[in-house]
Order: sequence, then C-alpha cells, then structure tokens
Amino acid sequence: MDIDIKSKFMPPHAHIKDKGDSMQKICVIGLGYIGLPTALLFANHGYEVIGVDVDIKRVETINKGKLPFDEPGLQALLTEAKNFQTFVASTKPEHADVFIIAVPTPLNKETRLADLHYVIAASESIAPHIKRGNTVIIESTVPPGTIEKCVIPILEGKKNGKYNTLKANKEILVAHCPERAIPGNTLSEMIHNDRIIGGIDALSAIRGKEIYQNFVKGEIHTTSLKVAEMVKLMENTSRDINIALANEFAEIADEAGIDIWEAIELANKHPRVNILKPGPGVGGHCIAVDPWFLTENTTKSRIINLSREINDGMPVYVLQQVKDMLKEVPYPDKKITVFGVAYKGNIDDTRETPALKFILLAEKEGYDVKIYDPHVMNGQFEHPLDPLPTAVQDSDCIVVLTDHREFADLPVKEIHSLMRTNNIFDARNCLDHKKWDETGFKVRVLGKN
Ligand code: SAJ
Repeated sequence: MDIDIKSKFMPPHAHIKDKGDSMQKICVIGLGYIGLPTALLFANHGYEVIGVDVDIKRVETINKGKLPFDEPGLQALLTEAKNFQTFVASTKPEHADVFIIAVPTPLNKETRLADLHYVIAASESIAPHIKRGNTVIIESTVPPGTIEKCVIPILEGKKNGKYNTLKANKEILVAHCPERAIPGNTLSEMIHNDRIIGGIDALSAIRGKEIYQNFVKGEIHTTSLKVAEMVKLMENTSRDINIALANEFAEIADEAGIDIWEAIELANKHPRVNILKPGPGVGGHCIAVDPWFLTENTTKSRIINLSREINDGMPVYVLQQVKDMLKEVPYPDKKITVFGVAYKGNIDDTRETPALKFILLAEKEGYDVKIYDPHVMNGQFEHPLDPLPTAVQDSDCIVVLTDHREFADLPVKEIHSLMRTNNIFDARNCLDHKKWDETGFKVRVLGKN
C-alpha cells in the first residue's frame, strides 16, 4: 500500500532512523511477560521508552535494574537500556508518540467472558495524554470487535467527555499487534516470528508495521483490526484443540494398552499430520483462556468448548491413574510428591497451571501432597514447595506434571531410599523410565498402560 505516513499526521521528528532526529518516545502500559520485553526491545532499538505498571513494587524493582520474573536474555536488555538511559519504569503514563497497551485479559471463570477491566483502565490512563498524530497499539489479546467497541471510544474521549475528542483514523492511529512469543523463548520469538498488525485503517496498520520493523526480523503482515483479533485467538485455539485430541488419544490408548507416544511419533511421520503431546492439562495465560474469547459471542462453537472440557479434565484423569496405581499401597495416609508446578517445562510461570487443580483434587481425596519444582520459588505458587529430599521423604508416589529438564537427571537411588513406597507416574513422558524401573520403582506413564 502506498501511503505517505510522514506527510499525514507524523510530527517532524517521526522518522527516527534519520541521523540527527530526536528520539521518538514510546509509552508501554503493562510491564509483564510481554510488556517488559517489548518495552526493552524498543529501548534498545532507537526509542526512548517509559514503561508503566500499576504495581509500584514491580516498578521499583525494574528501576533498580532487576527483573520481576525470569526470561532468557532479558536482564542484558534491561541493563543496556538503563546504561543508555533509554528506559524508565513509572506508575503513571505520560505524553509519547506511541502508546502500547500490553496488559492481561483474564477470563472471568464464572461467566467465561473476557475480563476487559485492565484493557479499559489502561485505555483510560493514556487517553488524557494522547495528542493528534499519536499511534496507539493494543498488544493484549481481546475478543473480536473489542478494540472498535470498547477501546477506541475511550481513546476518542467519548466515554466521559473529559478530553477533547480526537477521531481515530483521522487524528489518532490505532492498531492491534497481538503478541506471539512463547515464555522461555520470548525475545527470540519477538524478534524472529512473523507478526500480524491490524489497523483501524490501512495507515494505522502501516504505521504499526513501521514501528515494529525496528526490531522484528520476521515478516509483518497488515490487515484490519477485527481480522488481527480473530487470528490471535485462532492460533491459540487450534493449539488447544490439537492438545485435546492428543489427550483423547492418550485415554483411548490407555484403555487399549497401546503406547500413545510411539503412535503419535509414527503418525507424525505423515507429511500432513502434526499431533501435539498429551499431558496433565493445559496451563498458561493464553491457551487455557483464549478459546473462550472466541465462544463468548457465538452459538456456533462446539469443538472449541469440548476441547476445553477435555483439557480441563486431564488433572482428574491423571489422579484416577495415580489412585489406581496406589491401590495396593497398604498405608491409609497415602503421600504424593508432585514434580513440577510450572505450567510447562523450564519456566517459573505457574499461571493457570493444571498442577494446581491436580493438587487440590488429590488433597480433597485425602492424599498428603508435597511439591518439588526446581524453577519455582516458595511464594510464587499457592502451595508451599520443598527441597527435593524433604519433598520425597516417606512419599508413596512421585507424579511428574511438568517436563523440566532437571527431571531427566535426578539422583534416582537417593530418591528411592527416601521414599516409603516406590511409585512414579510420569504424565509428561519426560523421564528415563528404564533407569527408574531398574532402581526398583513401579513406573507408569500417561498414555502408555
Ligand atoms: N502443552 C501440552 N502438549 C503440547 C504442547 C503444550 O500439553 O504438545 C501444554 C503445555 O504444557 C502448557 C500449555 O499446553 O501447559 C500451553 O503451553 P504452550 O507451550 O503450548 O503455549 P504458551 O501458552 O506458553 O504460549 C502460547 C503460544 N501460542 C501458540 O503456540 C499458538 C505463544 O506463541 C503465544 O504467544 C502465547 O500462547 C500467548 O501469549 O498467546
């Protein structure tokens, strides 16, 4: 598309690549798993960035040069940006050329509707600072139509009449650039993945592309706001459905005495088949949540709802398997040790983790549950965690719920000697089962009975 952005609304210093120009300023709202890396990438790619968060402690930690969570490569970006004074965190937004909203959109678990209050509060917080020619980019995941219906009226000042009304697509540019990075590999994915940018008009999308092109090496595809909103939800929903299928296959295989892991590996040798892995359920802030944003305004969804049901039911299924495995353990006070509460391997993130559901269900059934997770610190999870020896002391069964790389290399003999009865249930198929078996453990694996 051939649109001259500079001549339309851009302030004279807009083209930051020109030598001698002053730096453009970006205000990023939300310094979480997506907002902070995004802010720091811009701060290391020619922009002056102010990162805003309502959590004062988080703001102070970041301004001291420390990260509020682990993410490979992020510390170096923070240190660099601080050294060059291109980044500062604050609790209040201020005037900028570009505003990026990267706040969470949780699910209201009762209504199963997207809880937009953070997005609305973020939009309200920047509205008084927006000027003619500014660009507002929403990274937060939202149900289709949300930006036009809920965000733009706030940015235009229509909601409370307090601000001088600015017209989106005439005086302010509005775009949606949904994040696509995976925790644990966020920076690399932010830089190398293709991005989708939807605009309220073509100009907004192109302006968004121009901004992100400063650090994105993947292709940037422009489209409308609604298509971009839909694409993001379709991506995560397709993954949820694929995992649900893998989980259903695992249950069928358990019943039929087939090794599902071998079967999936072989099925995936077909050039057009790519079945994901079964497991104890789906966690994280996205895949367990986003499919509901697609179903909330329609009566047409079926497979999406069913897949959510299957994946949400996996902790129950794993517990049934563990119960069956322990039925011959003679003690009335059975003890279980959960290995891994992060929602997936090699990260410290426990949001929406299926481990929590498993633990609550097991405790309700009378099991005494201990937890070991080499990535998660005490205080980061709803339940207390223990060091490895305390966690396995007198235990009757280890239940592996997360595929952390450390679990491949555990002191199996020492663990054996500390436990009361030696059972291990691997819901991720991530251990060297032969080693555990040879040390005297009864081993069971999800989808491999
Ligand atoms: N899981 C399985 N089996 C698999 C793969 C994953 O049970 O074969 C489970 C994981 O253990 C975890 C959950 O699914 O509990 C989700 O993990 P994930 O690695 O699939 O995804 P997330 O939630 O960390 O990140 C996803 C990514 N989306 C896609 O891959 C389509 C990421 O690119 C998005 O940016 C992110 O959601 C997001 O923020 O939307």
